[in-house]
Amino acid sequence: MKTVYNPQHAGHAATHEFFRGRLVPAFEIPARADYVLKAVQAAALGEVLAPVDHGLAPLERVHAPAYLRFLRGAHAEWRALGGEGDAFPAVWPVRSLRSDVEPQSFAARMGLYSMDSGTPLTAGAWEAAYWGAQATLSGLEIALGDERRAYVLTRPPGHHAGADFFGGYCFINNAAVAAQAARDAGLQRVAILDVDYHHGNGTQAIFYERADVFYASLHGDPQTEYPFFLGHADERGAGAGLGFNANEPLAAGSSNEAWFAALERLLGRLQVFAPELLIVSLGVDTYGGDPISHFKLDRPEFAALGERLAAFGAPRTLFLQEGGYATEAIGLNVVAVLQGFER
Ligand code: SP5
Ligand code: ZN
Repeated sequence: MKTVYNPQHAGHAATHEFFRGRLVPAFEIPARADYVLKAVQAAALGEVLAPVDHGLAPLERVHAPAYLRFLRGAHAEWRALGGEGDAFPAVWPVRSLRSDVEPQSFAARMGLYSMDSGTPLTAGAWEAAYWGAQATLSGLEIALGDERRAYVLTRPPGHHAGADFFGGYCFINNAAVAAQAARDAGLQRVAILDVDYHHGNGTQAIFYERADVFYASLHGDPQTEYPFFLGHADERGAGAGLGFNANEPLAAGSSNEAWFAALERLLGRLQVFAPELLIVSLGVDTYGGDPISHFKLDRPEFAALGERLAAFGAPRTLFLQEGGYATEAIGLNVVAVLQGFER
């Protein structure tokens, strides 16, 4: 399997993130991608390619242009105001406040365009996220060609980012960009299977009223797990999209048996949908050793996931890197999935 690697990830290097009102060492760090790249090369998984620039237009098919404009200039604005280091939001337009007027204040716009304070907006965030989307589009082209599959190695991740907000370490929703680009390339049915520990609230929201992109996710129950405010089992889609969204929330600490049973339920749904392309939001924070998550998968389970996805038999499959914070293990965990798929 070919890998498209986004070298610009390294410029997005937060040292700290907010957690319980304190700055704690950041979890979403450059070493994550470095370890995965090393593991991909050590396993001789296949060629490692650089992203090709597809421009801003495919990002604007998913994200509000005003949001992208803000994101591109945000860190420079922060610095111009005398801000040092990374920028964090601290005020949000929650219920009864207006989000239809873009304020002039930088602090206010940080809140308007974000969902949490746990996502440092670094000096390199825009470049890293922009090139991550380009790597995604490059991987999609490979998967839509004779290769029929590809892996995109990038960070920051994408699945928490909504049409007009960042959060959950995410800025550009790569899975959504890929799904929309596939539709624009002529595919009729695209499925996104999100196996990250966290519910992909951004991806779900972007396609919630659409029947052409099926979003399916198994994740830690939002009653106790981030992102808390989306990802319940009763979210089945709306309007034309009713029936094209499926969530399998699992209690923190759930067994591997429960996890694979939920995976089977989702794959059953997707089999009926018969996607022409399967996009896998591949977070490996389901690993037992993950420092911020509470499932128990290990190397054999990751290999079994890859094998099961191969058996699913989608005509084309695109793996996109999402979470996974046991830094030294994530390379081996990701490669286990990909090698399982190739077996
Ligand atoms: C893409 C992805 O996996 N995003 C996850 C975002 C999780 N944000 C909340 C993180 C809270 C970290 N708390 C760590 C406490 C460890 N003692
Ligand atoms: Zn996650």
